Amino acid sequence: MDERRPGYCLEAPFYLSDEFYRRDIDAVFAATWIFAAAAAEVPEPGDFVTIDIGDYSVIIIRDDDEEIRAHHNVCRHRGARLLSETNGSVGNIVCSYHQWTYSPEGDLMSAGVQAPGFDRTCFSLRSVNVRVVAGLVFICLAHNPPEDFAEVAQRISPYIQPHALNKTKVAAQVDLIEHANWKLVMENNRECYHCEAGHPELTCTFFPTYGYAPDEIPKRLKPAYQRYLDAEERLRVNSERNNLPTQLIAELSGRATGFRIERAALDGKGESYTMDGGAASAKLLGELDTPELGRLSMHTQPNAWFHFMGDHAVTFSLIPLGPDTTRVRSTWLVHEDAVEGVDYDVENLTTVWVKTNEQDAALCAKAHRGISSPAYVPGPYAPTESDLEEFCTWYIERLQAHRAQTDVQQA
Ligand code: 3BY
Ligand code: FE
Repeated sequence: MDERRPGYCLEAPFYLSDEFYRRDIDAVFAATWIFAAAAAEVPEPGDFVTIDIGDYSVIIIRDDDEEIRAHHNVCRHRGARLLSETNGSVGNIVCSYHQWTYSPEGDLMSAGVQAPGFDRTCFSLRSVNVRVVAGLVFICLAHNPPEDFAEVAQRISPYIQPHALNKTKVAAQVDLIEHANWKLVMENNRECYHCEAGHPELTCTFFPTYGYAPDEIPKRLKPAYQRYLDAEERLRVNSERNNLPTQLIAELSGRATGFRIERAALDGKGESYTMDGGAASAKLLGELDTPELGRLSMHTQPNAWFHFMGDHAVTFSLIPLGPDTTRVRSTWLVHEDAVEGVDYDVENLTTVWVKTNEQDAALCAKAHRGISSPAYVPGPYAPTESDLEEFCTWYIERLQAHRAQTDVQQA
């Protein structure tokens, strides 16, 4: 990791080996803040989702006071996995082994007959750090989670808050199992170099000029760039009227909680990720007065990206399942009062990203297969791929930070 050549993708073992996979779980997924779910995925008390990260399993549950909690999915009796389903609803969390029963807050309520002196309060579920930011649930498995998260939350909240995610519901959710290392999936997401050739549906609305410096735009993309400039001007007027921050913040590396956020114009009608760019849901989010608000896009290290539009939001999160397998979860959120079949049609809402994700999965699988050849040597990132360099820099920083911490613990 100390010999990484800047500006180049990583050496093969980072993408292929079991050793780096295990290290990635410890140094990245168990050490940094991870996007886990939208709060709308657990709308009622007792609603839960479970997220498995390496050998960890975490329950994210809304408690009786409507607070979102996160607990290790491990019984305090003899360690059995408590909830096996990926999502559902419970009154209490009951272990199916010996029926130890925990409240959604994680308190042990009953444990059958125990020895005299048994103190229930000593056997609450072990909690996991959790923060809800403008309706997005982040967790961190570390004992000392990165402290810069609070500052990031404060800076991104004003961008996301106007989309009122606390008043949304899940309209659709799709899990895709990709045959590629999680870093290849992340790298693929962080560039649009491949969009022009690879994403016919996405590029109806997502400008393929993404990542180009204005004076480097190839001739064939000039008409699209002109449309982008015109759409940006309309977006500026609409954003100002709706008091929406638009300015790019890009701090993807050099800090534990790397992120990027900006509002940018969409092509076509400029409203949403549909084939003509028109809104997919008739009920706009929050108090927004027009659907023509482009995309508020956020990238968070290590595992998520988001697009918030006037009419809906879509969240994407990945979890590594092995060195060569990654789960990508896409979740579409619409206004809680929007009625399916009346205000929105699920297929119209989801088509662009369902197709785009499938196309990306095929590209990432090809990348993984190619890198598996002994002939692979890392190649250079193009100028439009600068966010990949940021991603790799951030990743190596995390591995080094983890190594330094492990060295201190061992000393
Ligand atoms: O999802 C994103 O953030 C976009 C889509 C295409 C490339 N990427 C930057
Ligand atoms: Fe793509």
